[in-house]
Amino acid sequence: MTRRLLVTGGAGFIGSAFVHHVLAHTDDSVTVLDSFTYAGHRGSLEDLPAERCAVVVGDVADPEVVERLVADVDAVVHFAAESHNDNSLADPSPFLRTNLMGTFNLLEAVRRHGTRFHHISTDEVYGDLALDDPERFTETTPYNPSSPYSATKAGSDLLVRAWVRSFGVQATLSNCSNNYGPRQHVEKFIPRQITNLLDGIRPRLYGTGENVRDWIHAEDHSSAVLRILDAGEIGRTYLIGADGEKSNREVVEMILGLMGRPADDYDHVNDRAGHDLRYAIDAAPLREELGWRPRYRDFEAGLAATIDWYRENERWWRPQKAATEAKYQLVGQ
Ligand code: NAD
Ligand code: TDX
Repeated sequence: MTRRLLVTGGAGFIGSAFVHHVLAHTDDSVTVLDSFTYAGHRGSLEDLPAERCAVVVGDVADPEVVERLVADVDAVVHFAAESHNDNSLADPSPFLRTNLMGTFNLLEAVRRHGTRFHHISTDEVYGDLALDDPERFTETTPYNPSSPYSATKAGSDLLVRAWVRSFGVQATLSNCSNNYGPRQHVEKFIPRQITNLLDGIRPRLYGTGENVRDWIHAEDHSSAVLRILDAGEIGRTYLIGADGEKSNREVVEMILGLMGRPADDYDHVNDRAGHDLRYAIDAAPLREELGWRPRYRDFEAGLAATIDWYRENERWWRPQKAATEAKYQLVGQ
């Protein structure tokens, strides 16, 4: 049976990866709802079949557009968010509006229409781990967010859980680790360093560079979300990760190596306020209960392909680059 999906934030990095994935691997049709903030990109949805993919420019914080679109679909996959920690430190207010009010509007609409809902969230809701902690995050780890971004994502998760419990909304949640791959905004760590190097600028590590992130390819995140949408248990939270822990320094050294530069050709810059030390995901339930497996198991190969994508798609990222670097310059990063 084919479905009509509403994908919020489908012009962003992971939302667009999911739209491409759904169109390639199912017969479902997709309506993207995206307000095209600085992070939304028309070019990320180029060359998709128009009869199966419609794009609506609109705001998840606008209850009218949300109601109209939810009334017409079988399921909603909610990616739309303000997503960058550094921006949330400079100005938290859009994060409250989009991440909290937007999720609230969608929940009220799916509640009215009895529509299946999948909420996309992050491992950052759990706070951070010590570098030597043998534990990893699981679905029962207590919430302990550090930044305005992660606090609003945690709040949005709790709204979803309350709407399941109190109103019987048919929702699942997923909390994923750090994504990489093509079409990621140049404000984020990996694309920033790649495009800096293409511009002849040395990579910039916040603080000591010992902070650890658990990397997963956006294509693997997408296949996990589709699997949860198809087979996930209502009310459940699934953690998505691919055992990709690396320190930021290791990632920068790998990028430098792949781009033909000496491994120590980087600078340390001001640390992020409240900088989480380490994230790590235990995705055993997703693998064991839903049979999901990541395809991109070789991080260095995935990184090399990502570098090639940025080399070949300067037209996509160039318009964002100068303004992004100007913002970082203001805070010594
Ligand atoms: P992104 O910033 O690249 O894209 C966000 C998209 O949402 C953009 O297209 C933007 O225009 C749209 N948007 C923002 N505000 C909106 C609004 N009010 N109404 C409609 N659309 C709006 O983000 P991303 O990295 O693709 O993240 C997508 C989702 O995945 C987010 O919910 C994020 O919390 C979650 N997540 C991201 C990561 C990661 O590593 N990037 C990891 C785990 C979870
Ligand atoms: O120039 C940089 N130098 C640097 O050392 C930048 C931009 C980042 N960093 C560090 C900060 C983090 O330790 O790299 C790490 C990754 O930074 P980001 O790309 O900003 O990601 P992070 O803060 O870990 O959050 C990401 O993963 C979880 C996404 O942006 C979130 O949306 C997601 O929820």
